This record gives sequence, structure tokens and C-alpha cells, in this order.
Amino acid sequence: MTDELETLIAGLRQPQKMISPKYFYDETGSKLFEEITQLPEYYLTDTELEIMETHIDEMAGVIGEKASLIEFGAGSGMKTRLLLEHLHSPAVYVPVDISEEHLLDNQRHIQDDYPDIEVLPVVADFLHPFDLPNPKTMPHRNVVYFPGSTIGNFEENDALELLRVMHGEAGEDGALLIGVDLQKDPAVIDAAYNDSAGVTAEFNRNMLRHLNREFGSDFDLDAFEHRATYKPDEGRVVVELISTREQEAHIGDARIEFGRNETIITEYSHKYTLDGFAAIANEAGFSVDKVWTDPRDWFSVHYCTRD
Ligand code: AVJ
Repeated sequence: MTDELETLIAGLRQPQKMISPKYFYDETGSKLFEEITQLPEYYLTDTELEIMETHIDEMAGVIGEKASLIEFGAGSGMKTRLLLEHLHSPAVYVPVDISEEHLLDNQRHIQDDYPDIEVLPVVADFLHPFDLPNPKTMPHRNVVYFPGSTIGNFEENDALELLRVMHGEAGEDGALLIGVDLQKDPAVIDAAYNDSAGVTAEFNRNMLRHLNREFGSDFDLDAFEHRATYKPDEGRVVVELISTREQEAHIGDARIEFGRNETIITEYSHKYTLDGFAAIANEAGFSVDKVWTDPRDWFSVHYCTRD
């Protein structure tokens, strides 16, 4: 049995069953996530883009000339393009992703659209330190870019560890530009994760479809329902799949039993306060130099430099 399958089974054997949110993103899941970003209730993507558009010149100013932009998790998204268009003679764009296919696809588009910028993709699991490529132009500073509030998927210790990897990759004089979703009226957050069109529910259930295909498991998709709950005291959304009846499923050589209403946690989405994020950034060796938010203070983009 592979390590990956063993880890999956171990998560399903815990008293509170868990599956890593990385299993959301097969081809269908990635399309469903794209759809989520366009839902009226899902404020994160639009709000972050609005912040970037409003403050892009100031961002380019603090980053300075000839930066190396190192994006953790390669997206060919609008925010990356905005940066590449406004940075002052960027030295190189380095998208980092665990999926080579995703990376090469992304690289081709970016390189075609920005022929004057060197693009050097790196296949790596960015949860662990990795080697950076050598660009033709010597960068003045490395800027790690981590948009989308993806940091929210990590529990505190893992978030800290990831920020420390970023600190290492940024190197001396390096910086971090990171998008972080903020605590706010719980009703706004609840709506974002329980959209009326049911796309998030489908995105959540699709994880089981993905596992069935990739690992030959037999989860009955019709017997699980979506639930997402914002817990203000924990500052996070808990996303779950609820078993609608007593049932069992098989994966690898394991038999997993479910009681009626028993849940699998498929994701946490942590929401920070500005001070809370500054504290964890400090612990990782960064100081927050600048924070930009939208007028409603729903989302934030932090520019952090190394102490
Ligand atoms: C991609 C992790 C930022 O937490 O908002 C969207 C994923 N889950 N709807 C988020 C997600 C349910 C998303 N992140």
C-alpha cells in the first residue's frame, strides 16, 4: 500500500474522520472551485482582486526593481498577471507547484503573454524547503507570493511551518506578499461556504468521487451531505461531509463505518484578525510592513519583510 493511501486511511480511522483538502482538486474539483470564485456569495476572490487593483502601484513600489516573484501554488490568475504587469522590471517569475502538468500549462500561458519576463517553474512540494532556479538577471530581492487565503487551509502549527519555509525561500532582504481572509459577520462567511446554487456542496462531495476513481474506494456520494459552519470562537470554517445514514465504505484494505450523521472534516478555512496574522508572521521571522484591506475590511493583503 502506498504511503498516501495509508495516510488517507489513518485519517478515516480517527474518532473524528478527516480527509485532506488537497483531494478537492482533481479536474472536476478545480473547475468547481473556479465556479465557486464566481459565486455572488464567495467574496474572497473579488475582494482580493479589488485590493490588488486599488493598491498595485504602491505594492510595486515597496517591492522595488528587479524582484524575483516566487508564487507558492502556480496560478495563472489575474492577480499574478496584475503583478507581472506592474512590477518594475521583474527579474523572474517562479511558479512553484507539486503538479508538473499544472505548472507547465500555467508557464506556457504566462510566458506567451509576457515574453520579456523569464519564467522558471519549479516542481516541488512547497511545504518543505526547495532549491530556487538561477535566473539570467540577478534579482534584487525574492518576493514570495501566496494569494487566495490558501494559508487559511492550514492549522496554526502547519501555517507557522509554511511561513518559515517562505521565510527561508525569501532569503536575506526577501519579502512575502500574502492574501489573508479576515474575521467578520458570521452570516457573511456562512453564506460564502453554503452558496444557494449548491456549487460548494458539489465541490465537497466531489472529493469522494475523486477518491473512488483514484483509490478504487466505494463511497456512496448520494449518502453524504455538505455542511460548512463558521465557528467565531475558533476563527474558522469547518467543512464537513455528513453521512445521511448508517453505512460502510471500503478503501484499500480498510472498512470504514459511519453512523447516521457522523461527519468527515474535509477542510478548515481559517479567518484571521490583522493582529492575529501579524503575530504568526512575527513568529516565523517576518514583520508586517504594510497591510491593504478593502473598505469593508473583509480581506487583507500583507507585505512582510524579514526581520
Ligand atoms: C482555496 C482554501 C482559499 O477556504 O475559501 C472554497 C477553498 N472551500 N469554498 C477557501 C474553498 C470551500 C478556499 N481556499
